[in-house]
Amino acid sequence: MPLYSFPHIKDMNCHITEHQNRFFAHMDFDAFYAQVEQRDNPILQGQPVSVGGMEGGKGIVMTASYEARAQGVATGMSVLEARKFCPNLISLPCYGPKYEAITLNLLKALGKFVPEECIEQYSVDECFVDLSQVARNYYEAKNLGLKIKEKIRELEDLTVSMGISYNKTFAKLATKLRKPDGLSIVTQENKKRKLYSMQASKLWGVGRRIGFRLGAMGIITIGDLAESSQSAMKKEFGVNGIIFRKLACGEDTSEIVLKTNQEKSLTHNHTMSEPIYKIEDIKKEIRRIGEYISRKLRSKNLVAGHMHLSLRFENLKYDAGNIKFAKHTNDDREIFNSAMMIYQKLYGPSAKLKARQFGIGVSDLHMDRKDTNLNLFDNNYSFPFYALDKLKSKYGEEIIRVGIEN
Ligand code: TTP
Ligand code: CA
Repeated sequence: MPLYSFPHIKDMNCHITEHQNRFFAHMDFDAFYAQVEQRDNPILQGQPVSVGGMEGGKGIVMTASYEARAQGVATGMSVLEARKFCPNLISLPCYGPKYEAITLNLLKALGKFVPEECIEQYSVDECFVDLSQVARNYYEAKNLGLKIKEKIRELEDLTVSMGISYNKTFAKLATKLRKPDGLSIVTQENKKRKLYSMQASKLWGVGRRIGFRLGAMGIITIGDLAESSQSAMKKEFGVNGIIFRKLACGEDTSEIVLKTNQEKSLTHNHTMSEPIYKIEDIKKEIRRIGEYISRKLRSKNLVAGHMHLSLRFENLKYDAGNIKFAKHTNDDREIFNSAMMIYQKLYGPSAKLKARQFGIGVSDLHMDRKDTNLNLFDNNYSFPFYALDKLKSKYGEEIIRVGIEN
């Protein structure tokens, strides 16, 4: 997950060491993509399900239902590998725009509880909320948290886990204490009892790799990190070492980070489990990514002026090109054809050096005036893409497709 708002030293308030009388909630959907698919198809409820599958039983597990996790399925495994642990695994394709719409709905619902500037979307299924303006103590913060959870269940029929604490880092850690559908509270008084035995790698911004380096220094738990030597941490990790240690102590004085109103760019990369080189496979892949980007633009009512296409080879070498559209667009056909024009100029893959990943990014984004879908055929013919998106949201990606073949 990208760290959109990991506290930087410049975000820390140097005049205070820790927040006082502040209440931050962090919430995170449980097994997000899998939970949504189980909700939308009752046959899948109680079944081991994973999301991220592709035709032919391939793909990577992006997430798995708790039933699948209980049988050893984990994010990042190939579906083939996951089936070794869980032969009855139901592998489903990922359907990004549907999940994004749910997150947007959640953010809208939160606006009924707190002012907009108190809400921070952190990742695809996580957000922070500053409750300090509407809660005076943990009792009130907890009641609000319960109401928010109830609202999400009512609106979306989904569960989130929630953590409440006096700073964002501990709120995020508290969420992990009880999943699924949990609500945990970490205060200045109980922080040692509740958090100090957790693995240091669970701390915001640490992760597995830094966790190993900490382990080599004898720092295994959050408590070890809080009690570590500041100079040793600085020596090993530079300024980040000081931040990790401060965060583990609860000295996170960062605030809610607001998203800028205007998105500057959108990107989608896809890594294939099987590398490809044949032109028909490449066209299929570029088309799929292009359609995803076009839909993402339309879901945000945006059109793009620039596009780039990137290609990564098996040996991790990289090539990329870009193009300026004649007119701002979010049209599947324009995006696909332009991507193919860029592709023709790249160093192409071959049977000896295949392509492992394609990516498309669009920038120079403006609001869409909907009536001006760019057409390729100079006859003012506009295609009802928005209506098609609605159909796809309701009946699935395969229900209808625009003929593009050039
Ligand atoms: P997570 O919040 O990391 O996981 P989760 O919601 O599936 O499960 P948990 O109950 O442990 O919170 O990620 C949210 C969604 O983001 C997840 O459902 C699928 C997607 N995702 C990826 O596409 N790739 C990844 O590497 C990860 C970690 C998640
Ligand atoms: Ca989650």
